[in-house]
Amino acid sequence: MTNHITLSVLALSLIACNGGQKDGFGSAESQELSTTPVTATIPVDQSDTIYVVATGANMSEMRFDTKRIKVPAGKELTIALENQSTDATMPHNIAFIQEGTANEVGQGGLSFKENGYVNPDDKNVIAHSPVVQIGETKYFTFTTPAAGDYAFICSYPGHWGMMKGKFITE
Ligand SMILES: [Cu+2]
Repeated sequence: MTNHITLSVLALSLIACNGGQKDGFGSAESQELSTTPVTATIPVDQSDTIYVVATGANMSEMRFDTKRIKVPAGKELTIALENQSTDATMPHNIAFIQEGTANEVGQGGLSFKENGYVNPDDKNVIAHSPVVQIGETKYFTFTTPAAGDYAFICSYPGHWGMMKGKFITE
């Protein structure tokens, strides 16, 4: 995720430099730079946003690039989930849950496709993203829970055993 921000900033500074050069050439190049996927999907001005990338083309490769998310407790936080998987059978989500409840939450969400594979009444779920299709990035915002150790998973059917991490608030 750091790479994305770095690339975006780089692209913006290139645009700024070109602005001081010949008008026609500079603006054409700016347009080309600003429409690259990297800069289009990742805004650089959301300082309270944590970017999580889901990768892997199949069930044995799928994973989150982030294994541990540590944030202040009781704070509004935006999560951006980018799905870089290339296989159409690899939609993903991210659900923040009570520690040790991954199986329970995952199994419980199987019949709730319309709610992104999360049971809306599941008390073990703190917050969750919508399902993100391949090539998409989706954002969601929630208030982080009281200081403690939690977990995050992808609750898409069959994914939570591989796609998981620690969520810590302090
Ligand atoms: Cu997944």
